Amino acid sequence: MFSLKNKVVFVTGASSGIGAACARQFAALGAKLLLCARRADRLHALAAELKENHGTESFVFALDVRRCNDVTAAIDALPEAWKAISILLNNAGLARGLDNLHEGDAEDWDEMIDTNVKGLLYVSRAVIPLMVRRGEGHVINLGSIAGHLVYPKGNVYCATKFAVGALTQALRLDLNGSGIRVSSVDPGMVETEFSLVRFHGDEDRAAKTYQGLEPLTADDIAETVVYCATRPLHVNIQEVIIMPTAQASPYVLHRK
Ligand code: NDP
Ligand code: 8X3
Repeated sequence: MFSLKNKVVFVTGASSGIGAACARQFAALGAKLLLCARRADRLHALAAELKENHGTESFVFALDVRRCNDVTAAIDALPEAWKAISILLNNAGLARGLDNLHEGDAEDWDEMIDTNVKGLLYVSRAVIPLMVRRGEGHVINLGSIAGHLVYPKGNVYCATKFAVGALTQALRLDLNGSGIRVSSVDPGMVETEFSLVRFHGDEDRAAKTYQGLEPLTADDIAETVVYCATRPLHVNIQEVIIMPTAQASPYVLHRK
């Protein structure tokens, strides 16, 4: 098993949901946490909680992954010890809207493409050279079942997650021989703030997404991420698809 004790783990989108759950589970294993998202107040609260519960050292910074120059500057400005990143969890992401493509909103499209695809690229471009230099590292991308199967009205969100799948494969090819592992964890329905964000704050609509079935939890996904991260160094889990038992596919759901 690969020990995460004192390893630097960088979680993007750590202010909520899957990212925050992963930070908690990595902290419980003795990792040091680099945490970013736009909502810095939440990151500071999380860092204080991790310090209190596990004595974790965290380095927190506000970052919008859509801003290429900010991403590069933030990684460049990290203290040297924090540049020894062992695990990069590219988790920051979102869906906006659920509309027929021909009725969709271009602002929603831009936000999804800029965050899920371009943001992941900017962060990877800034961090992976640090790993290559050290000959050690693991990139774990948060994909989705939406990157394997398109569902009605999922159009652009699905396209971004198909792109994440392609970039995960591309990284594995380009990094072959570098000693760096590349994985993706691809969940179905997980109850987080995801649907609230997708439906622009409409709480009733968000709650209906999960009505009558037991969705995955952020902790379920964090356990899977940690499983990938802790395999021995000669083992690379390339891809994990993880679904609620009640969800056979994105659009085949058993609701009580
Ligand atoms: P949440 O909405 O709970 O969390 C999303 C996180 O991403 C937040 O921390 C948010 O932080 C961050 N984020 C969003 N935009 C940006 C940005 N521009 N810059 C930096 N951080 C950003 O959703 P989840 O935890 O569910 O989502 C995490 C990942 O999991 C996403 O990539 C999502 O696509 C994927 N996923 C989710 C599934 C689900 O059903 N929930 C299923 C499959 C995949 P802040 O707003 O503070 O910036
Ligand atoms: C989130 C899962 O099925 O809502 O990526 O697209 S789904």
